[in-house]
Amino acid sequence: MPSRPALLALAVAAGLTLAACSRQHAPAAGATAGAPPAGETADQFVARVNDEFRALYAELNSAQWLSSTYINSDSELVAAKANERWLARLNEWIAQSHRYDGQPMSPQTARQIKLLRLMTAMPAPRDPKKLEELTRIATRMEGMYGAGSYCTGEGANKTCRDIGQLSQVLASSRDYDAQLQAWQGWHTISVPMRKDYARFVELVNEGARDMGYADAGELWRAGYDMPPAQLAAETDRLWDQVKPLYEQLHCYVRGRLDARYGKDRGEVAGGMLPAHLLGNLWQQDWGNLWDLLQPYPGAGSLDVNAALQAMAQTDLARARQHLPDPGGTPAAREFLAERAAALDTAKRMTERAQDFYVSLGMPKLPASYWEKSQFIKPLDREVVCHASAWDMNMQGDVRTKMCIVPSEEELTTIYHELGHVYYDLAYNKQPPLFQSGAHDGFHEAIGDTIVLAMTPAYLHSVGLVGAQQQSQQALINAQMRMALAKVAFLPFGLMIDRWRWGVFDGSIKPGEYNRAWWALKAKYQGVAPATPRGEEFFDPGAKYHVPGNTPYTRYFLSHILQFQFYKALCDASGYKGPLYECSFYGSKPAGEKYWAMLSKGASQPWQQTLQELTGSPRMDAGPLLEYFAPLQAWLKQQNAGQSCGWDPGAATAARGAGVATPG
Ligand code: X8Z
Ligand code: ZN
Repeated sequence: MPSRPALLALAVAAGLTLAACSRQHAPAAGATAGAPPAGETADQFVARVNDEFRALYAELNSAQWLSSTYINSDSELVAAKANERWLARLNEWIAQSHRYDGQPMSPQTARQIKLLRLMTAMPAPRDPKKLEELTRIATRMEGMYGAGSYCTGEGANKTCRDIGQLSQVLASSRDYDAQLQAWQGWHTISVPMRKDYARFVELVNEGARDMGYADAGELWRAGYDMPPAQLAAETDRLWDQVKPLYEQLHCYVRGRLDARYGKDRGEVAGGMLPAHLLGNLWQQDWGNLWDLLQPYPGAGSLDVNAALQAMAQTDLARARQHLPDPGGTPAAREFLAERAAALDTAKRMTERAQDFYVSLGMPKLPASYWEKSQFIKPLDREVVCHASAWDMNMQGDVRTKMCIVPSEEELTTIYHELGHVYYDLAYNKQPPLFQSGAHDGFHEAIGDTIVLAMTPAYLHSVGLVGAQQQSQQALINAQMRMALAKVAFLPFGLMIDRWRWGVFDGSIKPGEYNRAWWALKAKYQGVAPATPRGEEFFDPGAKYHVPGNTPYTRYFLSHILQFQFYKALCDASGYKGPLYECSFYGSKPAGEKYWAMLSKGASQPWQQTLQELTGSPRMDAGPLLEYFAPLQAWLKQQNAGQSCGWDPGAATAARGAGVATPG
């Protein structure tokens, strides 16, 4: 988790931080805060908190790292305890900070106090028993998610599939029933979380009220240098800007699914898209449906998956020849070769991502990154495979934790994670309380901005796709490839926290968790399950960020901001052509501008940081729409004569279980 201090890192796991999926810092354990020194000024107070924070941070992160890369009851206990100490200390600092309310102090001190109070996404009750209960539940939920698997058969015939295997079915099978089974299977893992989640909500709401917020959702919305209600309105405004584009994409995809599966199976009542047919467990990225959705097969070659798989085969052939120990059975030797090759491939993919950042003038990642990161899924234990980036100690021990396989989706996730890591490295010189993103959406947008610069020409230049032809058809293919990741994501990025904001403010009750979830999926995404999903399920828990308590609005904002960043960096590089063809790979001026922004961390309001990079202090979907203008025009033509849009009430009404749409 890149933003905020380390504690936050853990926050990721346990919702400590408001920061990104990057881990942040935590204070030194063991030390008891005790009474603050008499006569301590506000400046002295902030300096002391920064010191204590830095010290605690490393311990918290180590505990969290262990519990995410070695899931068992012991690591869970240690992580929960470390988190408990951290949150207790945070509560003490926050209480102490109120001594300075209304007192004169420097603007920098005032800002650090403000950030201190917003630091955690998991506000803890003051009651130590409840705090203990909260951290236990948080750690347990994340462990359940990490260890989640779906088993079928009995006895010797029992087979279990983890998230990677189930995702693979959705990514590559086009068999309706196989996809449905994989999708439903993954959604069994969250059923046991429901009770824990309801209690978790009660506990964090109590913590938020102790801090003066109406509920935990309001605390989350308070972290944007504007009143919480204004942030909510900003997300509505941005969604309104991009919704017409999403609706066109939705319409096109529905037509293609109908063509493949027939109208009765290709869509669900009301013209919605079936949740299990979009190539992704949560319907947040439709890129895996390239085989069905590619506008002009053969126009421009964008098959990055094929190149990565070829790279994996080459690594395997090499590993078979260079095994250090020639002994063992052939099966054992093959096993070792496969493991060595998988690690090689994962590291080579990561080096490819690092190369982009280095081309901008940023430093190479430290040796410790390569030694301590988790690149591939270990076979001897459970781990949380959901990708994350960690700043372990605020002084260079940065890591990523992934279960990399050779696919385009994973490659872009690596670029994303390195964005977090470079942000961490750039702002490590700031005081700990400023070591986070300008806001959390900035943290999420850093690496994705680089992904936008992975144009077909860039991919060709690094050998990931073949020579590119220049044609209108190739352009539409390239745009579609990007839209299936970026445009498809937008309503998903919004709906998750629409659900959580409602859960936290009590407008969604535990008895209607699932109903409200699907009502929001219908409203924003136009997606519906193919079979009824009643309250016997807890489908929100099947998405990492819910049991992991990572706020999600950051990703929606990031998907808008990254196009603003991209345009600004293209300008800085001197690029003059159409936005969608720009790559600033190798541009030192773009790199300098980016690094200057990263180095600021959270030391000033994000509006100022955005202004310095882009010339405007406002988040705006203009650059996104400019980027996708050719595709939007093409989609309109394709969809002409169709009746686009969907009826969000239809699916539930069809089952006689109508429900008001929340949000
Ligand atoms: O969680 C992530 C990153 C880590 S911050 C892998 N993302 C969101 C998700 O997977 O749901 C990146 C895109 C959205
Ligand atoms: Zn991220």
